Amino acid sequence: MSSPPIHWYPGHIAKAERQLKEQLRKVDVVLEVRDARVPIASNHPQLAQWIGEKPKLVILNRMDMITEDLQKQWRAWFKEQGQPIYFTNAKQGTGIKVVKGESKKFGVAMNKRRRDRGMRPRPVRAVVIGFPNVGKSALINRLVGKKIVVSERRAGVTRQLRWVRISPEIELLDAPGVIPWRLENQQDAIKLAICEDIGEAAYDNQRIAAIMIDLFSELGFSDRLKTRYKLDPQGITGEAYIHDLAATAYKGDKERVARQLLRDFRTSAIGKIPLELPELTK
Ligand SMILES: Nc1nc2c(ncn2[C@@H]2O[C@H](COP(=O)(O)OP(=O)(O)OP(=O)(O)O)[C@@H](O)[C@H]2O)c(=O)[nH]1
Ligand SMILES: [Mg+2]
Repeated sequence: MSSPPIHWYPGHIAKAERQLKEQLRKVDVVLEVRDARVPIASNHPQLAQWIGEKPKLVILNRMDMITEDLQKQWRAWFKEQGQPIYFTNAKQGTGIKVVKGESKKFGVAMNKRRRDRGMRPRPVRAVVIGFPNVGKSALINRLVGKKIVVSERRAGVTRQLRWVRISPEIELLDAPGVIPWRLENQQDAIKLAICEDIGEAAYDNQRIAAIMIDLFSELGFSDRLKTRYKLDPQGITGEAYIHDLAATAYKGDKERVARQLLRDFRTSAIGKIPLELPELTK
């Protein structure tokens, strides 16, 4: 298969990134949102550099899309790395209270420093950053307790930076999803595409779906495919699987099969399937 790299950089993102870097100076704490199905691939490679010394909370959202057992494994893995993490389900509201509480703590510390210097207290300013579609706006709505910013299934919904006050104590900045200018790590880019954390314009459904099937086999989830589609992927490539499934049940329409497979993964219709496992992560 020839390999054109996944390339996606819509116009609004360059501008947003510039504005985000400007706003970052005013921010006290960063809420870095990742996708629990791909906690490593959804770690934006430039973020650490932008954030510098600022305190941050690493949030693994979409916790409902992986099993509790895997959540435990990731907790242990990140703990070993010295990085605390917070699991959330921004759609249902799970894990939000803890994130809110932790953010407030930064505010208390910040205002103590201000008071010591004779300055008036102010709300803590937090920014929510991450790849597109990981659930940043949904998280903000949950933190605020109402639908204040738009949150939708497509990647690239939030296009402008927007400050919202969630209480007298906290102000939040909703930012568009950011992606690196060049997706250097194509392995990661493909995983993000499968999870729909980068826009559809960036990739070919059939190719991405074929790689997803290969990944399922590698990670030990091929039985899920067999159960759902009554076709065993073992011993064949993802490409062949799509071909065979199309031939048997979709009148040869490989594009329809690819879309169906991706949709079933993205809606968890084939079950909770992660694309990364801590034991396979360096
Ligand atoms: N299952 C599940 N879905 C979620 C969760 N968080 C958000 N979503 C859904 O994911 C989709 C994207 O959410 P958004 O809040 O728009 O994501 P975003 O990061 O703001 O996206 P951009 O603004 O496009 O960068 C929406 O359909 C949400 O309902 C979650 O924890 N679990
Ligand atoms: Mg958004």
